[in-house]
Amino acid sequence: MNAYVSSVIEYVKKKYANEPEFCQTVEEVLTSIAPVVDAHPEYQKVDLLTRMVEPERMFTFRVVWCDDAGQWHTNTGYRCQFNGAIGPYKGGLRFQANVTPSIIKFLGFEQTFKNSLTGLPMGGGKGGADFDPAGKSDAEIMRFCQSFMTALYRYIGPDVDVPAGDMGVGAREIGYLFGQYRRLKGAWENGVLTGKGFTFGGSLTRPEATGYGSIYYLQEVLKHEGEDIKGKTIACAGFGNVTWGICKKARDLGAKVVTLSGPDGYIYDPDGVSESQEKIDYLVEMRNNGHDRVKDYADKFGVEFHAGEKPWGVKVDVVMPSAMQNDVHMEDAKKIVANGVKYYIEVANMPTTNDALQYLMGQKGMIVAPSKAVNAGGVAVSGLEMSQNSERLVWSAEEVDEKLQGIMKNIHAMSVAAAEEYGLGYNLVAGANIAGFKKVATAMMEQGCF
Ligand code: 2IT
Repeated sequence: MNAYVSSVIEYVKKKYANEPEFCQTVEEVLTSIAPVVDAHPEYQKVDLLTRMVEPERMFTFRVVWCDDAGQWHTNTGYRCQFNGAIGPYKGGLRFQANVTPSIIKFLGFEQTFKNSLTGLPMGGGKGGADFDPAGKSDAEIMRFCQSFMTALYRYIGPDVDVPAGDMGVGAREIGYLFGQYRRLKGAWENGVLTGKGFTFGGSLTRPEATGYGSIYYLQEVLKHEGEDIKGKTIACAGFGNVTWGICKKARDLGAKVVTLSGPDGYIYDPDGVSESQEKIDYLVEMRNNGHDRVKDYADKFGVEFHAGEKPWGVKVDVVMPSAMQNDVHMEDAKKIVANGVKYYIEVANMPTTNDALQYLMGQKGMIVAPSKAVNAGGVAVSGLEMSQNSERLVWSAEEVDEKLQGIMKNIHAMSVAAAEEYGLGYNLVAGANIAGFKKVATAMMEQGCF
């Protein structure tokens, strides 16, 4: 591999040895884009890669809040404004007990290339807090969000940095965050957050967008292989907003989602979670009841529950890891291969360990699609929400959905073209990294050295 690329990967691994997720994504992305660096010696001259792996700005802040019993708590809030070369920083907020600087940084780095792929003018950012929303009352969530925004509001804005939701942050949290921002600013700047409620500037189809977009992307892959989505069985993970969107679109197109997972294990529903509206609606109920367990689904619908296991040993046509980072390890990848799965479509951010990803990509006949392309529909519709907010208008669900489909098709086509340009064949992982990288790199070069 290009010596400059290797040296930057080694530099990051050494400097950030205590940030394993960040090192993992840097290695994955930089390895993919090595041929582009070979072709552009001017990048090394300005040391573009070291600049790219350093966030423009990253900060922590104190978030103090009071629980319903009158006890006070202190959490750490984060915002990483990773790269603003192609637009205002854009990316979600994650509220989860295990949030660390490494997790926020890896997500911000990924987001930079993902946002570039959407073709919309959005830079990369990410944030969150090590706050565990499980079991918190509505009033506790509200107080936490208000305190979080009180610390963050002066560093964001519709033309500066536009947060959204991620794990633990949904429409409810975005509502409370926006309410506090509005109160503090004394102005109607609803372009400051996306994923808002529909009564105050939220885009129709945003809740479904990540799931729908991933199925649209899958359709492009299947089209490339001369296959139809109708009748396909899909293994999903998680049971949150993204998986819910996948189930809805899979049902509309005649495919069947047969697994869900949670921290407690996985369920197998051979008739399909996507079989009925009642089942799909139940995902929302399970997410809202705060138990954070998928066994409830098995109890309600009388299907198999496998305690403490992941769904990767189930024989299906398509595997879509849609829960969280590093969910699929080498031993899972081996099961997927043994089952003869042809389509491995990542949905969650970095759901596969690097060794498992390399192993899967090395299997003859297997098609691997990377999350930064597959899940980009979510942030793409966030970009469309920003456009609607700045123009003070509202697009219909059909209009947004049509634009989303166009964006997903384009991401697939751009990835195919980028991989072909470097003689890599139908390599969607390398293609997405290269296409995403090229635009950001060009913008950085043209804006000069800073
Ligand atoms: O990972 C992601 O792309 C998100 N959590 C959505 C980000 C956004 O700004 O909509």
